[in-house]
Amino acid sequence: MDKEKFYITTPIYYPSGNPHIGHCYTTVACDSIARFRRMQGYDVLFLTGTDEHGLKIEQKAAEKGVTPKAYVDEIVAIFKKLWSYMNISYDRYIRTTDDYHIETVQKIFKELYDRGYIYKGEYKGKYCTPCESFWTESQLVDGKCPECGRAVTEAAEEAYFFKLSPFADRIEKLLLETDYLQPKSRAVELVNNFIKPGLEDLCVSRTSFTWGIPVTFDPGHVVYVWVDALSNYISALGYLNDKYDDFDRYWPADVHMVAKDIMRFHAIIWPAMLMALDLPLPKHLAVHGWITFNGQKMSKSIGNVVDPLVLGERYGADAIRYHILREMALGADSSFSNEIMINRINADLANDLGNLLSRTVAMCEKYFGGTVHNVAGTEAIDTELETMVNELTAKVTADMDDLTIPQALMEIFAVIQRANKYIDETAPWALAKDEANKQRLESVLYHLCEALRVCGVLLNAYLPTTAPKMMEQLGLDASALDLTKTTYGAQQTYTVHKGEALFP
Ligand code: ME8
Repeated sequence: MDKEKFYITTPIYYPSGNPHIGHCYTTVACDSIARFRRMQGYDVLFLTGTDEHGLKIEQKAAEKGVTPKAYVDEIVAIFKKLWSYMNISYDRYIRTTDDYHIETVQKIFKELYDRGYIYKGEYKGKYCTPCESFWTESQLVDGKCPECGRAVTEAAEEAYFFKLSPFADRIEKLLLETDYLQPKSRAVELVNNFIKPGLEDLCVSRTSFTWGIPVTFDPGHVVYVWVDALSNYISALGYLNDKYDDFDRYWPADVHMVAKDIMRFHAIIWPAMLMALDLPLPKHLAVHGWITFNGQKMSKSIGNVVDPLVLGERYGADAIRYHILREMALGADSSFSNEIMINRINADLANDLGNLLSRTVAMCEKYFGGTVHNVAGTEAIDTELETMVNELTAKVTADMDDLTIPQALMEIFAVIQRANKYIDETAPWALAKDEANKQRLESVLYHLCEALRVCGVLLNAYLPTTAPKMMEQLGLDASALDLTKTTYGAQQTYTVHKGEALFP
């Protein structure tokens, strides 16, 4: 039990519609980080879940003539089905309608009130119903909601507010002087837009709808979305509830990953809540861009979503995982296009990786009856490939530490491409024509098996269906997927078994 812990979270998604490829991105990215850390030997807790309260859910349920709980139950089942299909290895799934979460939120709300950080006032503002957001005049774009571009309405009601100003200085320091926010380039924008003009207090209760967590000491008020939602990261560990007892072990979180739409809440509101509760702050907030479609954010309220299950059925879960992990860098937006995706699947997965494996395995069978041993290489290209293999794990580890996942994949595929070129350069089919070259031929094939094995071990974090299949064809089992065995020569003998194409 001395393993170092690693706690990573996705946002909890709104089950106001089916999950789309945007939700998939954050979840798959977190999954690959969680898998990588587990391979490194960390004691990982990977949390995801759903944010189930609010007016929008209440309205959608009413439209369908069902209770809000029945409505979300159905959509949560679809989220879970998708995560299982995508091989998401979450350890815990939190629903904000779970009793233990409700208990924690009520206690946090009361605690903040008792400490004087929450007070009663009146909320007036421009409200966008589809986005469930109040906006200030200055945030509106052409008088419309800056998120979805729809009309906003004037709204006012009695509400509780969370005082943010006492934390402004500490938050400014957190953003500008620590490596909390990744990429840090966004810190200045946040400080200039929200902190410098003076942090506005946050509305944290509503009376105009009932589908929420009741404020225990003021019936008629329900806790308004962000205090409810953000608390999930600690209620899921058992903070102020008896369901779990993991808070001391796993808090603070190592990585919260979100897209830029909710950066502000995680960069300002969440640290403020934790400061107000005297709790340690999370170590990193990783913020990625949006997956766009025809230049707009892919979103349920806009209605331009791509259904990952439909894509997955056509191309397979690992192909989708690969595409989104390879395309999406922290920082930038990335437009979704079937064409780019199909090109990538063909070029990287089917041609480079798939062919390398099938050619290697076929040649081992054809020339050596399937079994090859470690025969030392004598040429410069052998050493070059060996060195690339030996250096790969350190490079990928550094990329994963920096959360530059596309870079990690590029490093792995650089070795795969080098190995393909190595086949062309060594021309095993020509070597096979002369018995005198038998040793050389075996050395060449062994080099290829080693490159494939080490790439397979590392790919296991990103392509968890494909990596075991690679091992199987190399005649190894799942125990070979071991990050401590990624040096060249760690496996001495191969007895390969030809299998189906990895990406037909
Ligand atoms: O905001 N591109 O839930 P949500 C990239 N419940 N990522 C995207 C995306 C896109 N087009 N669309 C969605 C909420 N995402 C709150 C969160 S957390 C305490 C509460 C991903 O269902 C991305 O991670 O709108 C984004 O931050 C999140 O889904 C928003 O999910």
